[in-house]
Amino acid sequence: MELESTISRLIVLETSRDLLNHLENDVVIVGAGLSGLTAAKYLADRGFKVVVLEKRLSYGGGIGGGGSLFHKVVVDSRALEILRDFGVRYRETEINGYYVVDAAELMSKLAAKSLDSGAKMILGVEVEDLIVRENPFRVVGVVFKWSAISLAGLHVDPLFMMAKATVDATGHDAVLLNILVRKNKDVGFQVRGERSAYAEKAEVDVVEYTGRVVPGLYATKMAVASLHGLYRMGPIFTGMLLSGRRVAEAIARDLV
Ligand code: 48F
Repeated sequence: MELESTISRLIVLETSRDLLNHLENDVVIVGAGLSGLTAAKYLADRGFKVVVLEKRLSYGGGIGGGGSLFHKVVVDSRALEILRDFGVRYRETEINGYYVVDAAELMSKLAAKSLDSGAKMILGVEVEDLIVRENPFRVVGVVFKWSAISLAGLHVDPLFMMAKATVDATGHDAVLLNILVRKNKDVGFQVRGERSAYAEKAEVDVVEYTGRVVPGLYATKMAVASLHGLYRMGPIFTGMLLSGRRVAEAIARDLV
């Protein structure tokens, strides 16, 4: 076989193997941002079969932008345990109880540690719908296609991926929650959209509200804020990390 066809054969074969392996999962996390990656590691650590689907060709979501493109991320002491779990270095600041982390280190180590723990991450894949069942109503997976298809504006039928738990970690857009309420009106609630800034309260609320939305579907961080109309927190990252860990704990409780 020629080198060119050998390369193509290996790409197609190994990708197919991966996709076939992940047609059935314990957990599908949609969005490789801060909270999605945090959740992925804590779930994979517990032995769950986890796949993270990300529509861009890179992971990290909003982390790289830090606060208004300044490359330091601020956390308070409640985040330190999670930072240590991921091997992320932090520096104490002159304000008691507040620490800073480099955005590039945070995003790369969140991704690396979730992969090391056994989570699979697939980039360039966009989730465009949920798979549901009734009596009782529940979410049992996602409908996805290559992001390049949507970018090209092509109408191409998607593929399906099943999951015992699906996580909306798509950030401000709360993509899965919006799909849920738009296409399944009988769920009986709306996505309210985020309120104006009130960081102190938002940091607490976003963790408090993190968890199951309907059976089989969970939400983290900004998706939670959109769903419940929580206040905007701005560029402090403690709540986001805690939200990612909390959704993992909620799923772990439900799946055992
Ligand atoms: O936006 P993102 O980082 O969400 P998050 O984990 O954290 C929010 C903060 O980053 C944000 C901030 C910090 O300065 O501004 O508050 O709640 O990550 C969301 C990820 O989901 C991907 C998107 O590309 C991003 O990487 N995503 C969105 N829609 C889809 C998707 C989709 N339909 N399919 C797959 N991935």
